[in-house]
Amino acid sequence: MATGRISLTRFLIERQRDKALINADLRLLIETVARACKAISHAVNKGALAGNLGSAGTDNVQGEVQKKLDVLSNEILLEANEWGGNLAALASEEMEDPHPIPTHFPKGEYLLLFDPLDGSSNIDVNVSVGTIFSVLRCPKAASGEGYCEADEKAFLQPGTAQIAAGFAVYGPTTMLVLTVGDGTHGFTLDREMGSFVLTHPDIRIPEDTAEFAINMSNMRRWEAPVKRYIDECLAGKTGPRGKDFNMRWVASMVADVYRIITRGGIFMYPRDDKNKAGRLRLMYEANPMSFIIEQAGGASTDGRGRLMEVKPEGLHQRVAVILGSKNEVERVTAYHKE
Ligand code: AFP
Repeated sequence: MATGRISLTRFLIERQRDKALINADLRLLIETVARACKAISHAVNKGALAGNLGSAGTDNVQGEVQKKLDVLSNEILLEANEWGGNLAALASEEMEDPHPIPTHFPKGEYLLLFDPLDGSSNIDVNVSVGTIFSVLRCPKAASGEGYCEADEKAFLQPGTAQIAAGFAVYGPTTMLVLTVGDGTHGFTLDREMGSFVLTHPDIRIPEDTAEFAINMSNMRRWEAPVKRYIDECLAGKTGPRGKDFNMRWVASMVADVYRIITRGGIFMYPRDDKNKAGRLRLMYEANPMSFIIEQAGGASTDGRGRLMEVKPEGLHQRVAVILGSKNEVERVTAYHKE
């Protein structure tokens, strides 16, 4: 066995013991989510061999067709997390209402939100998908009891209230990217050992970039500031930016964000004529990804202000998302202000 490797467990214990950044309950919660991600990674990897591809024949709360792996990933995360005694409730992009902790299990102070399988329309074509999660503290009940009434209202906290966030990407390797508020760190799944190993400590996103990610087929529907920004990128060396830009769009946010934290870039899913509020979900995608991006030195806005300061009005609220390399995100935000 290789020595000197820092496992996810050791990383978390050091955050708990040396930095007092997390407590034992939060450590258990993150380790449980990571274990569930290993199970999902395995199911994704098996694909057709386990009969896992294709549609489940149901729609989710967003009116989107659910894949079999959407349903399975959701079940894996629910089952893994409901008995640990550290959660007050869970919320999933795939379920209309918060999922309460069954009465025969103890409850705790945390709220877990997740998108069990982001990018799931890419499953059947064998392109990377992933799991995104966010952890909030449940506001204490007015009665002062040990845990709060974890209804939908308890979840409606801005991104700045997150105490941990992360995502797994099931690609050529399975990676877990995590923040507990002291930087963004990447772990690679060692399948033989069955553990996540710290391979990308203190990830930093370059402040400048010449790469953008956006679904160009929506161009005719964009607002003027976004159109201006992309037009200037497309104009290349002879345009106002004086340099050529490259474009990437995986259509799995986890894969696009992973690329951006690795080599820089800007990711945009702006509001448009069709998606008037935006397309991505504030609580399951925008907030956790914004926390991860900011902790890696990047920036994240909805075009008008910092995404993590948006006051949520609903569990499944959609927002515009612009995130990645700081200087480019600031440029797009400035265009919105002009
Ligand atoms: P699915 O999970 O339904 O595949 O959606 C993925 C996603 O929420 C996000 O991961 C992508 O960035 C975005 O949608 C892709 O949207 P378009 O299909 O409109 O490009």
